[in-house]
Amino acid sequence: MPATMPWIPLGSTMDEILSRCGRPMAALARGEVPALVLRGAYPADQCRQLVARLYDRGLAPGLPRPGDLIPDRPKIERVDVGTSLGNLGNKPEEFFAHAVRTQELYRTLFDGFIHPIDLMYQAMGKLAPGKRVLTAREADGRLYGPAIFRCHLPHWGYPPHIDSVRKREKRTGYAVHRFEHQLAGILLLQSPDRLEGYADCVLYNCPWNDEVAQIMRTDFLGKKEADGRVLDKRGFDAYAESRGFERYRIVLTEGDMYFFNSESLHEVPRFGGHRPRIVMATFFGYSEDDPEIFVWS
Ligand SMILES: O=C(O)CCC(=O)C(=O)O
Ligand SMILES: [Fe+2]
Repeated sequence: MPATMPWIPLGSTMDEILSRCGRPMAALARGEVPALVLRGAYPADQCRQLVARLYDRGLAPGLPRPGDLIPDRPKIERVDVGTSLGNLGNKPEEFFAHAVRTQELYRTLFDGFIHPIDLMYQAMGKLAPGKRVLTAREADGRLYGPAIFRCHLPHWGYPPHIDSVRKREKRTGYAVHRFEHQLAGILLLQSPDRLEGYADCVLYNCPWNDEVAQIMRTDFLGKKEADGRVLDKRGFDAYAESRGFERYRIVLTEGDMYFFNSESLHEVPRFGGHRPRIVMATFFGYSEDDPEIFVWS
């Protein structure tokens, strides 16, 4: 797409996206658009029932239910259901053993529902015609976690960051390292309370480069409290302003799915209220000339 096009997502249905762009995932990988957004991809009532199942099966211990009083400074930042390469990547044996338990859990977790992971993988396939979408795997067949449920408590957020096994974490020992680009897929299952100015995610047109790496090594992205909470990111806002980065604020409702380039800076702003934000999240590896897309969490 010409550089003069405004940097806005493609959406809001699969047909609309494909009618405007034949290879939307390629456009996302090249940074030409901030996101691909599928509104109402998953039925809202099933979002609620699936969240209820996470609680009922005791999978999210310590997670407040909507309406519970949450203190201004909750001790836990979030509860995860699923396997995270980011958390366990330095311990491969533990990581793959954890992933086996997650696959076992997911064999029945979605009984009676539209399978949310299959749905997301199918969407990825349609957005990347000609490619095969698979749960990431090593050459010996060991599988990664296929997706993760992230339940975020109010008053936390993710400061501007990128996620990249290749460019940031340099996980050369993993098969997913082979892909040129790392993208992310999110399905919103439970919105937090919508207070003024709320956004699910702010996407910056700022791919990873040496300058950004340098900035991320300093505390320019935000002054951290002892517990890791970022109180003040005015330094980053000033940097983004001075470099003139385009930004796009994604606002979702339950059942919306979106895909973005996780190697471009993005942030989940802190939100208030009393409802945890719950998403199903994946990362996936994409290369223009690779017939496969590997998905993991
Ligand atoms: O929850 C989202 O919308 C994005 C999350 C994210 O940036 C991440 O998991 O790294
Ligand atoms: Fe991220």
